[in-house]
Amino acid sequence: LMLGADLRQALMRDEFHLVFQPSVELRSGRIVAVEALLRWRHPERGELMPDEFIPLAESLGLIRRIDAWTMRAACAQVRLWDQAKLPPIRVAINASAATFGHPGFIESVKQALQTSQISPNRLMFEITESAILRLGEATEQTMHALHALGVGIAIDDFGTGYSSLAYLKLSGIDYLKIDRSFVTDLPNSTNDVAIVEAMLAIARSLGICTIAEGIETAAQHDFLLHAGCVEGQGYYYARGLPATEIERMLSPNPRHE
Ligand code: G
Ligand code: G
Ligand code: MN
Ligand code: NA
Repeated sequence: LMLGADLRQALMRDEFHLVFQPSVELRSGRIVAVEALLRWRHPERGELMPDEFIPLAESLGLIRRIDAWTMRAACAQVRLWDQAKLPPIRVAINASAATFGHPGFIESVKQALQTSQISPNRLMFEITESAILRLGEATEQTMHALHALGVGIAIDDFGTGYSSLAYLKLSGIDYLKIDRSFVTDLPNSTNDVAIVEAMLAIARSLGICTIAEGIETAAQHDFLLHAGCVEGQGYYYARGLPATEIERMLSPNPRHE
């Protein structure tokens, strides 16, 4: 309850910031995208992770405003990287069901793109299977509108929700993010090998790009590369990093070399 009161003030007090976790193209090793991850610098409790306040924000009806802040901040950061002449990467934003399903969502995306002057194909949204299920019919309309704008859409944590293959037929799905629970025991678990290979095959035949989450070891990386997964995220490459650190990693002549 106390935390809820603080959360109401957090936007006004400018207590949020973003870290960015790289997504690496497995074949080239290049960073091709980053996922924007929200952090709350609480005045007394210190740095709080999303699982400590996103569910609260959702239940207090604050998540739309917070997600709008994330979107604006992420787009502004992409603009700064462009102005610094860094290689163009995508930025992925996590959107809660309440955000994605709100009638004003598409308009707020257009506005963020216009304000930041970034191209729509630099932006993508991550939505979970449970959010898609919860939204029902509204999902298809929103996906259609995002797709028409040229903004990317990923199904996040794929395989952990209701995992209806029907979701993959929804128009406008560009990326499938394979949940880290399927990656952790690669390449030893024969079950996970079978499941991941099947996910990669179906995504490939539907023309959907694949991103594996939670890659922590070279063995996981090698398996996914050879199995044809397109991109990977995880501590093996990098955790969520401040914008300045991403900038350094993208620079043609990293200062530490
Ligand atoms: O940062 P962390 O690694 O703990 O992220 C955990 C989860 O928190 C992410 O998978 C995502 O679902 C959620 N999350 C992170 N940032 C945001 C945000 O800006 N908005 C929403 N709605 N969820 C977020
Ligand atoms: O969107 P999503 O809920 O998947 O957010 C990603 C979450 O996964 C973040 O909380 C991030 O800190 C975490 N994460 C990212 N890479 C790794 C990893 O390699 N291993 C583990 N255990 N967690 C990770
Ligand atoms: Mn995500
Ligand atoms: Na995820």
